[in-house]
Parts: sequence; structure tokens; C-alpha cells
Amino acid sequence: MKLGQKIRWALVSGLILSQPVQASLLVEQYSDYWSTNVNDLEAYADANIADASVYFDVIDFTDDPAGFAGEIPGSNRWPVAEALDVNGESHPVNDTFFASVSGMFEVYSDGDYFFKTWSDDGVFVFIDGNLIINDPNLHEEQMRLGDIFLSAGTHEVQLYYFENGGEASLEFTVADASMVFQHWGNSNVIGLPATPPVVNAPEPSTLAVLAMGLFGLIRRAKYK
Ligand SMILES: [Ca+2]
Ligand SMILES: [Ca+2]
Ligand SMILES: [Ca+2]
Repeated sequence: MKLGQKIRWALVSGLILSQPVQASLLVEQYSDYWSTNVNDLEAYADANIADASVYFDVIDFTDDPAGFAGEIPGSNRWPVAEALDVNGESHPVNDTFFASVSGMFEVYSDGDYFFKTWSDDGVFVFIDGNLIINDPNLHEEQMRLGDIFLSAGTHEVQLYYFENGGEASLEFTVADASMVFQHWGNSNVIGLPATPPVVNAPEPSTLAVLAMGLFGLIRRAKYK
């Protein structure tokens, strides 16, 4: 490698390393498959291309905006329904599917951190590979709470959610020891002084339906 290239590489690497952690979580929605077995969901996600892949600051989705409360007012359509501009809790794309929500986040200080889901149907949450919410059941909207001690620094979150009929809802928030739960967009760096509470779930900040996901949707739209 020439010196110029080395310098450029060092600069690029430095930029990457000094970037703040991403402010959004990747939501990947897989149509026509669900399971109460988290290993099956993980295997399916590994072997298949998501029908929609979108980054969201706010994890707050429902196919029944009139019926789903969650804890923080407001909600978004699920990404596939949003992309196809369809509504209704029994629309086929809203009725049999699962979603993966994943990303990195940073905590400012050592301590216990809390993760809350409101969901219909079940949900699994891993922090740094540790299963802290384990809800493998079909049910109406219910709350689940998990917590874990985290040292200051960057950590990994992975959530799997599944829907098999009726309402499909998921609200996923995070808190430090204050137990003031916030959307991820306010709290990818958590443990900092409280930011103003969010009263409405905004539209997704980046409607980045990835090329392959979009291809899948076009194919669906054509053949279903
Ligand atoms: Ca909500
Ligand atoms: Ca549904
Ligand atoms: Ca359901």
C-alpha cells in the first residue's frame, strides 16, 4: 500500500472508529413466516432476504392504530404495509410475519439498564447475546420488562417479534435507572441527562427500503 493510500485508510478508519454509534435500529420484516421458537426465527432471517429493511429511530409499530396503546402515544405502520400503502390488521402482509430489530447503542455510565416491550404477539430481546425478554406466546397486547447491568461503552441489541393473526403491535423502549422509558432515537446514548419526552412517534427518519427488500416487494405486488 502506498503512503497516500495508507494515510487515506488511516483517516477513513479513524472516521469510522470515531463515529458516534448509529442513531437508529435496523428493522427487517419477513412476510409469510412466524414461529414461537426464536432459533427458528433467527435461522429463517439468516437464510432469507427480508421483504423490507428500514432504519427507524422509533420502534413503535401497529396494524391497529385505533386499538394499540403501548405506552408512548403514536405509532407507525409496519414497514411492508408502509411500502405497499396498505392498512388493516387482517391484511395478509399484516397477519403472518416476523421482524428482526437490531443495532448498536452506547451507555454513558456503568449501571442497570431497562428494556420494555408492549407487543401482540410475542417477542424476544437479546442484549449482548443475553436473552432478557423471553415471550414465546400468542397473546393480546402485553408488557414485558427486562434489565441487565451494562458497563459504559457500546452494546448490541437484537429483538425478534412475531405475528400470527389479529393485531400486530410492537413498542420497544429503553431506560436507565431512572426508569423513564424513551424511544431509541432519544436514547441510543443513554444515561445522559434526560432529553424531552417524545409525545408523538414521527415518521421513520430514513425510509431506506434496501434494494433487495424493494425487489421482494415488487415481486410480491406482482404475483400476489
Ligand atoms: Ca406507541
Ligand atoms: Ca394482523
Ligand atoms: Ca396478533
